[in-house]
Amino acid sequence: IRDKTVLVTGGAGFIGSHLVEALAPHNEVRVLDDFSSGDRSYLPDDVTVVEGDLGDPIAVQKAARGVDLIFHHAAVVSVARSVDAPRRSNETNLEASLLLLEQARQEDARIVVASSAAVYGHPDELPITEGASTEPTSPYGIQKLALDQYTRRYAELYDLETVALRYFNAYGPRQQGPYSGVISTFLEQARAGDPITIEGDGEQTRDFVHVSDIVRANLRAATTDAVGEAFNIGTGSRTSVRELAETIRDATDSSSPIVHCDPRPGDIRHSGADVSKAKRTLGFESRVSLESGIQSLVDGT
Ligand code: UD2
Repeated sequence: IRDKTVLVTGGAGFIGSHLVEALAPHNEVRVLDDFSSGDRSYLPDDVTVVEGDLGDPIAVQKAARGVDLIFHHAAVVSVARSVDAPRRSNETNLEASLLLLEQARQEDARIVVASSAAVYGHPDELPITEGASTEPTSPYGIQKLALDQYTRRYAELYDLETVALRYFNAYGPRQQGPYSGVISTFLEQARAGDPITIEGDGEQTRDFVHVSDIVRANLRAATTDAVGEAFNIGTGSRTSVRELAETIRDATDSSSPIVHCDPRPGDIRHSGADVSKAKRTLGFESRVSLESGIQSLVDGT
């Protein structure tokens, strides 16, 4: 997309900042971020930054004024924190997000929302289709599901152009911190020569999708005719945590031992996207294999 005025909420965060990087050369980009976990150094110089809370109507109004398009990536992403403090994460993930949907309505701007595989909970079949049952197991998942449903209904109720993207396990550069996901944890451990900690038997599987593919899916969502819809964004293939540990140890030439600790309570056993709807409707297919994604993380390219 070109020559648009675009708002990226959470634009200084892990996924948001990669999207900003892709948009900035050809569009006027604004970022709304409170920098609670995002980082200013991720942002190109020529973007307009509104530092503020997604729950602050003044900040949201200012950031969204006159935009053609909004990508919504601001969220409290830690599932554990949503369990500890469900109202606090609900404020951002749902209430403030609803404020943003209202603002999109005001501006008649298309809005692409970051939803999550968390909406499905324990899947009853694999791969998971968009029509699968949604029984989230955490406040985070409940909030993302409600947002996902609001997003789709806004298309119908108010004729707004909305798209919900249900990310599976995202990974890539800039993913860091205590809640950042198994790939960045394993990489850190392998590099430090510390034990690589598999929670449980390691036979649980996930669909790991590289952030550059997530960016491409967002760009597709920005122009699709299929508004009011949710799409799984993954690769369509599953990798076990044990395989992942070995791949990362090999790629880093690490001598870290691989150890097993207690399984995570309530852990989802298997998760993997049916990606046929995204392929058929958005023309989106992932390009980065897990091996090459990990290799480029290791090489820093
Ligand atoms: C992902 C999302 C989360 C939510 C959820 C929905 C990430 C970072 N999180 O959580 O936001 O959407 O899916 O189901 O994408 N593990 C280890 N050792 C470690 C860390 C993790 O074995 O040191 C295991 C963990 O027990 C789990 C798997 O790796 O079985 C993936 O864990 P995760 O936290 O990266 O992601 P997940 O799928 O729980």
